[in-house]
Amino acid sequence: MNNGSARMGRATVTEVTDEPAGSISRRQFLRTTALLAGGVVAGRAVAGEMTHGGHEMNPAAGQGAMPAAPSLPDGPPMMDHASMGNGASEYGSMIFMEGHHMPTGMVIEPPGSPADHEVDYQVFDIDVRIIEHEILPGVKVHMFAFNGSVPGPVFNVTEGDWIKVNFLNNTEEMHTIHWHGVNVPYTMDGVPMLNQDPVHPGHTFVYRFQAKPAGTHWYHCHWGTPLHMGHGMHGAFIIQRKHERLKEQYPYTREYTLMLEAWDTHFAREEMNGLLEGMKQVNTLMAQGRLDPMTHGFFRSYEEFVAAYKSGKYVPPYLESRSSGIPIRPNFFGINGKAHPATSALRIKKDEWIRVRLINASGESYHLHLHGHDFFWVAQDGHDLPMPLKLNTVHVEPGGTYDIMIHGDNPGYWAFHDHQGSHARNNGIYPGGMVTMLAYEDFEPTYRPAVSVDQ
Ligand SMILES: [Cu+2]
Repeated sequence: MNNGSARMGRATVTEVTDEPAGSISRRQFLRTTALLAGGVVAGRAVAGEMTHGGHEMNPAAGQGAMPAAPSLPDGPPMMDHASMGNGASEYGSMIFMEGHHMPTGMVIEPPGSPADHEVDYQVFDIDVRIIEHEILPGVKVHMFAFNGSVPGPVFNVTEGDWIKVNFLNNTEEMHTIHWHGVNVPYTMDGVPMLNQDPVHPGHTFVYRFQAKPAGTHWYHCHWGTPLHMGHGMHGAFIIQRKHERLKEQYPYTREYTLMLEAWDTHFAREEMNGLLEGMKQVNTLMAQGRLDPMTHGFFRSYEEFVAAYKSGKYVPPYLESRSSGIPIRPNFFGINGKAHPATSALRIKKDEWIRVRLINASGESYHLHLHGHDFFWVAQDGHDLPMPLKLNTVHVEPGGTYDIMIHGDNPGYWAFHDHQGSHARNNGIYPGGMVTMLAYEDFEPTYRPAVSVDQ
């Protein structure tokens, strides 16, 4: 998949300025908000008590949680394509407005969902920023991250809830959020140029939808997916059933969410460097209304794209040689942002049932094997299987979610790992990668686990 932002790097510019005034204070505000939110957001559990893969996402404390943000009015959507003129009504995209001028601080509220006064929304604030994420001691990679964590915060909501997400782009790059497995109105689905404009730097895009269907789902950026989704921008979206049928058969008392990941640290560094080089220039042009959609690589139709190519006005980036075209060969694999031995163990007690939600946030296939136990594979893509399967190895395909139930009937320390050997390595060195442990909390071990990163 092509990364549009690298296209932007080819824009011809004569000057580079800092971002427009005002955005600094806005960023400062966001940091303040994050700190305030710290009181209500459950932090990453300590000492391996990994209930979820990331910080849990609690609703903001009502609309007041964004006091300094632009007001989010009820009633007609702010972005009314039909009245925008300049051809926008025909194409539904602001990209083709004359000048493509989109000032920092804009709030985009697309049509398609009830207004604030029509339903009782749970309000969440989420942003994207660049962080330096540590996969392992000595392995730090710059990534785009939701609310500064990899993976992003866990949404834990109940089926039928009305969800409102204020998504602020706190980077110089474009992003969206796709709600993978959640059946949202199409204007909220987060696929740039297919059903929404990409969210520009400094902008807030307001997603509104109802949480359905119940089950294990996730969310991720859909812009420049190999870099953005694959290297940071993914998180779990759990929709609990009002009456959980599976609890009757498997009376689980704890549940864990495991996001399965693959990182190519060379690709990530190359891509991120290329982006940062080009984006400030592009954003300056954009702010000045001097950015041509074609420079961006945006076309109204396939025919327009073909015509631009044939006329020689536009050279597709896939015909050019450039660093971002390097093949993606993941060299680190992990669970919830960490590779073995930095991964957190699954905790269980004798006779306890636990539910484990596996989410494949990468482009690789995995085969997760549990030692010393059989488990029940009970759901896929959020839906209960008509007949659960008793297994010790479950396949987890790209984009899919798989739920398993484990019964604590064999106290000890047990490996839970991908059986594909190359995924159990750190930069080619075994052991590492997608390996964790099922650890009983309530027994007296005669052998205690140690650590090895070189065999
Ligand atoms: Cu993104």
